[in-house]
Amino acid sequence: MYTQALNTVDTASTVEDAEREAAFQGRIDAEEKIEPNDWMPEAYRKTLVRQISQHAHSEIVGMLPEGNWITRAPTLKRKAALLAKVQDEGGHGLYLYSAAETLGVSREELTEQLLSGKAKYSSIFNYPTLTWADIGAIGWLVDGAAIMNQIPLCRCSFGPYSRAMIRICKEESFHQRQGYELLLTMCRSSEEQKAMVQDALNRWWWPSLMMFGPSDKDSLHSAQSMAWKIKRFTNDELRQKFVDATVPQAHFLGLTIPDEDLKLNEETGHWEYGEIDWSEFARVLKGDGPCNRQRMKARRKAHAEGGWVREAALAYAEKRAARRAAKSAAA
Ligand code: BYC
Repeated sequence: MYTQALNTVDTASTVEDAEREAAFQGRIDAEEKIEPNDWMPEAYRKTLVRQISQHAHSEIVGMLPEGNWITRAPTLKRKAALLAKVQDEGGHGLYLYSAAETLGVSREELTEQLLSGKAKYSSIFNYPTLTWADIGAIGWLVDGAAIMNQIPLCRCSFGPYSRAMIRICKEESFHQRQGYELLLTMCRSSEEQKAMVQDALNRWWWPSLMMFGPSDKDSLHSAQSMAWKIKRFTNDELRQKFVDATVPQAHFLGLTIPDEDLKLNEETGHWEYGEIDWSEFARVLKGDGPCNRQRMKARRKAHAEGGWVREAALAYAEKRAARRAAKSAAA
């Protein structure tokens, strides 16, 4: 009898849950934004925390390969642009951590996950920046790929993420243009500089294609994320859009895409590209890319060195709260 009563409760709550989930999906299908205080399935919340925090970590770790060149920028103009770009990326990380916090996780928790190596960040930032042309290649290809992936995220069903993405995309679009302009200048300067740009393209092309994630047949989360309108396009759809937009830009620079299988399909109008080395992608994700250890070491060092700032901010906040409490007790 006891079991029977429990089963009745279970069935009732299952029916209630199913109704709530159906109503939730109805709101998504009607293109309504979901806000932090609205009811949402736990799996939707977890997916967003996973994606937004990985995105935030990518922006923060993404400051490292470019930050490496701030002191070596060739002119004051280039240095100012690079400084602004790296600062923008720090800002993007902060908006994104704030968006994740609206889902009930703290920034400290997320930072801890990054520093302990538990959380992922984009594979692309585990590659080294060997020459000044790499800075242009990051702007052109990495920010270019980021824009392709992130413009549709401005229409993501979760309000805080979609709003953060609008500003981020505006800034990324400036980053992409400054990268392309930098490379155009180098390509028009001398054969030696053009060769440096070609070498950067050779090294960054395939890792940039990997930024879009595993192919659709291997993507774990795409189908559900598309149904929830977190993602609007699959990984392969976005990768194809990126290739189609970028190949003519490479040709305009007089460069060769390092892919012997690349060819224009006259019927579809799409550029067909060769097989991505997914074993390299898996290695980088596992922590065994060219710079994974170096990046984590740099982040841990920066976090430790910033400890005094967190302590000072906390001490100030506690002092202010105590002063306020004393004031209201006296009133
Ligand atoms: N690197 O089922 P899937 C930027 C993971 S731009 C590392 O397809 P999902 C910037 C994926 O997380 C870069 N991990 O997943 C630009 C999942 O692992 P878990 C950041 C990757 O989420 C310029 C597993 O593989 N942009 O910040 O549906 C300068 C299976 O994948 C990668 C974003 O984060 C990768 N490349 O789709 C400075 C954009 N690809 O969680 C900074 C938002 C896949 O199951 N994110 N994985 O352990 C997204 O759009 C999606 O999360 C992804 C992956 C397209 C990346």
